[in-house]
Amino acid sequence: MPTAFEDLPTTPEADELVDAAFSRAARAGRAKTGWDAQESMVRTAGNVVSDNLENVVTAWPDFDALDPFYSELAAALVDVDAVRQSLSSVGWAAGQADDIRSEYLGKINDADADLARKHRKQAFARLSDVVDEVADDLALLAEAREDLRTLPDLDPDEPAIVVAGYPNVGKSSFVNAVTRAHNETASYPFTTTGLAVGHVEHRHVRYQIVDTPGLLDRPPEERNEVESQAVSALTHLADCVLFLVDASGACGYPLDLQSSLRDAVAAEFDVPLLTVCNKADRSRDVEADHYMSITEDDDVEGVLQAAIEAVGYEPDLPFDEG
Ligand SMILES: Nc1nc2c(ncn2[C@@H]2O[C@H](COP(=O)(O)OP(=O)(O)O)[C@@H](O)[C@H]2O)c(=O)[nH]1
Ligand SMILES: [Mg+2]
Repeated sequence: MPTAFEDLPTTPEADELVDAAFSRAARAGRAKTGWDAQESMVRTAGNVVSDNLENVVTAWPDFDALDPFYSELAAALVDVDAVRQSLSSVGWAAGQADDIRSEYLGKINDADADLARKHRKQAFARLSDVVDEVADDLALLAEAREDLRTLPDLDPDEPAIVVAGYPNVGKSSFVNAVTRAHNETASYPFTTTGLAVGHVEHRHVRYQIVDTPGLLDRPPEERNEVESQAVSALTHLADCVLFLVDASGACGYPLDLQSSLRDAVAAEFDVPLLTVCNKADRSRDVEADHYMSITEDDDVEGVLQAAIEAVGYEPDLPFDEG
C-alpha cells in the first residue's frame, strides 16, 4: 500500500521547465512558417508552462484530508505551512501562464508576421519571468517531496503494535524474532525517525509491529521537536503498546528509570499497554504482565498473542465466516 506521498511525481526546477517549454515551442514552430509559427510557439510554450505547474499542484494530497497519522508524520518532516504556501504560489503562476498565453494569442491574432514575432518574444520573456518568480517554491516542493517519500510503509488502516522501551532491552530482537517466526519479510529501518516495521499475520489479519528506536526509548522531555511530533503521529497509529523492560540491568538503565518511562508512554498512548519483562533468562525481578526470553525463545509467541488480543481487531468481513 503506497503511502500518501510515495507517488508524488518529480517537481521540475524552474530552469528545466522554461527550457522544456521553449524547446517544445521551437519544435512546434519549426513545423510551420511565418505567422502560423509564432502563433503555435506561444500556444505551446504557454500550455507547457501552465500544465506543468498545474500538475505540480494537483499531485499533492490535501493535507487536511490525510489520515492524522500521516499528516502528523508529514509535519514532523516538513514545514507544512511552507508547502501549502508554495503550492498556492505555483498554482498562481500556472494561472498567470494561462493568462499570458491568451493575452498574446489575442495580440498575435491582429498582427502581421513581423509583429507576431515581437509579441512571441515578449510572451516568452513574461513566461520565463513567471516561472522564475516561483523558482524557490518549486525547489521547496522538490525537497519536501524527497523528505516525504521516505515515510515508512505503515498503513493507518492496519492494526499496529508499537514496541517501546529503553535502548538494549530487546525491541529489535523482538520485532525480528516474531517477524521471522511468521515467515514474513524482515523489518527495515526508516532512517528519518528511526521507525522500523515488521509484519505478522494472524487469522488472515496483518499486524504491523513497529520498532521505535530514537522515539519511545527515552523520556519525553529529552525528545527534540521532530521526535515529539513523530511520537504524536504514532499515537494515532498504535492499537497496542508493548513496553519492554530489562530487569537484569544489562541494558544499562536502572529499573526505576525504565518504570517511569513506561508510565510516561502509558500516559501518552490511549491504547492498552502491556509491560513485558524481557531477558527473563537473566532476571524476573520486576512486576510485569509477561515474562519472556527472546534468546531462549521463551514465551515470545505468547507475548505476541497477548498483544494481538489486546488490539482486539475485528475485521469487516465481506462474508460470514460461518
Ligand atoms: N540474555 C538475553 N539477551 C537478550 C534477550 N533479548 C535481547 N537480548 C540481547 O540484548 C541486546 C539488545 O537487544 P536489541 O534487540 O538490540 O535491543 P533494542 O535496543 O531494544 O532494540 C542484544 O545483544 C540482544 O542479543 C533475552 O531475552 N535474553
Ligand atoms: Mg533496536
